[in-house]
Amino acid sequence: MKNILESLDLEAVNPGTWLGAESIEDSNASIIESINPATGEVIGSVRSTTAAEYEKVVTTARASFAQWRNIPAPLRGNAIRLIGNALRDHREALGSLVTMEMGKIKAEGIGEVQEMIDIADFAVGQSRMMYGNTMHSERPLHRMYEQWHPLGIVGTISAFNFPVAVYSWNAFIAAICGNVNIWKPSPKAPLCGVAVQKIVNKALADEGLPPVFFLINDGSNELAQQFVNDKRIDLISFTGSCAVGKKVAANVASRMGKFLLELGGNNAIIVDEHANFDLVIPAIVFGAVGTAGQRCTSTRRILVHCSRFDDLKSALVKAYGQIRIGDPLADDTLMGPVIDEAAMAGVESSLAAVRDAGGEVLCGGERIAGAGNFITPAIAVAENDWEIVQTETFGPVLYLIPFDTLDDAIAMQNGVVQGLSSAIFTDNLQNAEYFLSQSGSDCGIANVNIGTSGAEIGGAFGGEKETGGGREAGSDSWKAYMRRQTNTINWGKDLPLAQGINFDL
Ligand code: UN1
Repeated sequence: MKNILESLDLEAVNPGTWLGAESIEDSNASIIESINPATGEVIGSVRSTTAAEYEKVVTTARASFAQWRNIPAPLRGNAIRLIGNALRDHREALGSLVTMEMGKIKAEGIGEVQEMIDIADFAVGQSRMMYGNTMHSERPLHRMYEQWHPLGIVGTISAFNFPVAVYSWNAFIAAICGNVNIWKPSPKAPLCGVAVQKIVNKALADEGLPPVFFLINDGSNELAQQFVNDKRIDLISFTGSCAVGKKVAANVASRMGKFLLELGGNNAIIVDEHANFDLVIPAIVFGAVGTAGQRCTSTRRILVHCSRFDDLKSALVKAYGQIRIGDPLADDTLMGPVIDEAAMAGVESSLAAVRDAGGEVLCGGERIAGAGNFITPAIAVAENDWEIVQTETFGPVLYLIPFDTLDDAIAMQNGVVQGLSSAIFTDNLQNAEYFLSQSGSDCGIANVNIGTSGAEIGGAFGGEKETGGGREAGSDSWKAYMRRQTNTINWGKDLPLAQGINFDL
């Protein structure tokens, strides 16, 4: 542990307020402790940001924006290239810190850093491709086009479950667009915030570039509310629960700010009568048990054709019996702890609700004695319209639900308030295409013969309905971080009006 902290330049108590590569620290400010969910031990701590420090961050960020926006976009991309290289140098250590602080297994911790590197590479290319359209003007000797300008300050509020990757989707793309970024990480993963802040800003400071990335920390969420309500923050990008996201959206909208939401999911996999179980079983287990069921894309519901229900049920229970639960840093572990006591209690109360509704818990939901928040992953037979099935439990709970026709399955798949990710497993072309059609899945992500989680950064990531409608990472998500301007230029000697209006003086 000491080696990992040392190689990331972390101390026992770390400043939590950063203006680029420089930190400020009020020794009276409260401390946020980072607890290893696998051991219950304190890894280190981070000082929260005071109101006065917050003011300094926002004022400096605004001044920095005035400089950064004037650096040509391809050069801003080059700065992100340096960051991508720095992240490559810290891949192992930062991935291990993600594991220590958040509990996902090391392969997934490193995978998260890989996602940062991938989005950095993507951002470098995108920095030369922020295209606007040109249009034909209806007036002679006129030219019309649109261009994209940065917004200003992007505020990123990230969740504990992806403590580094989701930040980078926002911060790196926002930066090539010419914005500066203020990040408020989850109080459950504050060390990841400081470690990333140091890596990213050192790469820029070494090149003499202005501070682009700022960090604030808040253990109580008081400052977060101020941040969300602050008119000077042009865009709030929030990742978290639907309940909190709704409040964020309402508050930001009331000050006419922009928001980008990546909220909860209730993701289903449809297993039809033509599905290949060699793919289905590992996909379901990775989707439901990966990150101990704490991804917004985690698989929560399996809608299985009734002819295959019994076979799938026994194959899954058998597979769950083989999941190696334990130290997430150990190479052969497949599932680590959940984040805290509340997450364990959430799994237990969901299973109690299933039993109360008349469902059957096939396995799991047992706490493992000893230190750390370890609980066995659960499978339950349930019905789609039960309140508990309609609710996202952020942990390893999977509901098995039989269906008769594909239309029934799609209706159930769509019959929840969330709309993030979805999948069908089938070797039948018609069923696959129907699922992907406008009459099929209503989610932001719809896959065939691939599970619900583990999206690549190249696509736009996000979902519909109460998932919030935002899109982050690849494709044209960069547009969310910019404002569009339509420009019409008259290069003639007359002043013809649009719509043929005659207005002779
Ligand atoms: C999240 O859980 O907030 O598709 C993000 C995935 C990851 C990102 C998840 N690439 O599962």
